[in-house]
Amino acid sequence: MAATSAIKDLLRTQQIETPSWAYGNSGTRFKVFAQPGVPRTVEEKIDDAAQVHAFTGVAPSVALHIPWDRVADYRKLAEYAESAGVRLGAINANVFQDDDYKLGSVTNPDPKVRRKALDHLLECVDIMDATGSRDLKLWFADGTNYPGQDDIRTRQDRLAEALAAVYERLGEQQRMLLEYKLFEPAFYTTDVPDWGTSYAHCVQLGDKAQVCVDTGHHAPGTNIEFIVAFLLRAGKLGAFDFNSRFYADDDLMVGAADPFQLFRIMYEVVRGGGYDPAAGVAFMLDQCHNIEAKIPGQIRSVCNVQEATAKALLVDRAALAEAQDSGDVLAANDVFMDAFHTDVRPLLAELRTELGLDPDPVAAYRRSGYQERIVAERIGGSQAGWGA
Ligand code: PSV
Ligand code: MN
Repeated sequence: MAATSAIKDLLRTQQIETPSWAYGNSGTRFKVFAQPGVPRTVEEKIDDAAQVHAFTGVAPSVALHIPWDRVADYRKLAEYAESAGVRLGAINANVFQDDDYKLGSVTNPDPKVRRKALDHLLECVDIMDATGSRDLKLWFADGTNYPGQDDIRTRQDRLAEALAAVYERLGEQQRMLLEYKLFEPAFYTTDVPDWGTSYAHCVQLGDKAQVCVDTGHHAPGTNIEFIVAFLLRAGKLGAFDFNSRFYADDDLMVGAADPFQLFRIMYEVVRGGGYDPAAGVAFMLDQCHNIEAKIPGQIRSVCNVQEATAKALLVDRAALAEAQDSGDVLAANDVFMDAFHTDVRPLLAELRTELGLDPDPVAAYRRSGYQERIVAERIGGSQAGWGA
């Protein structure tokens, strides 16, 4: 097994990005339960993200969603984030909440709507120039509900055309991350339904186009770690949107539904070289806290990713290779499971203490008084929410 000090050194380098929308109100199409103290402005979302970083030490950036986080001056916003102790991360484009997008955005049959969607994507790259963000995250709600509704192949052509235009606009250090999702809101066809579709478009576009794996966007039973291994081997894994699911796109706290799956994914990341910062894999959360408190929900999620990573780093790779090469199925599985069953909480507590942090970030946040303060201070105004 790798030495504990080596594992701690590797864990020190980890960075997990939190999403601005995790701090706002959210819910389902049945009900949004508002919570007291929720941010009213993007600056307040940044303040909350800074808390997550302050207590975990590994969440130094916050992703924005445009137009949810639209401001007049993005350079000033980046300065604000820096003074709060975090930086602005990926810019998430939003071409799914306008009436014009009923039949799709970049794949809409109407060229005027396609142009409008493309202009938004290009605007997001302008924003990246101002914020210094590296990544543009693209997720399209585009698709159809009924057989025959639109031409599946033509929609792929429209998609390819829009992606190429955005790719052209990217700066040297900028990337686009193409996220896929099996279904919802479209139910019959989705224009980017799976990793293969995303991969094929990214290969055609070039090095700056990479696949984003949202862990909640697969059919039940899909072997996500296989996808991760494949994409890393092909040099096309750009990012994760971490969350967890029982049924569909549940957006629950990562590692809550299936910590074993998260471990298996993180093992493939480590095995495939994706943990090396030079590989450029972005570890982002994409979650909503509908019924639980938001800031500790994010802290817990960050810690869950850390735990799975520590276990993945603990896998005795030499012993595993030996067992695999000699065809010893049970021994290989034992090596793997041994790491998963190891309680890494003491190691993480030690690491945090060494970093000058409290060993229990959720408890420390609860004791800090921040939650009571925002509940008392954030009165009036209109609370931020998913979709607002
Ligand atoms: C779509 O379901 C998605 O995963 C995309 O990443 C969106 O931008 C995000 O959720 C918004 O919550
Ligand atoms: Mn996502």
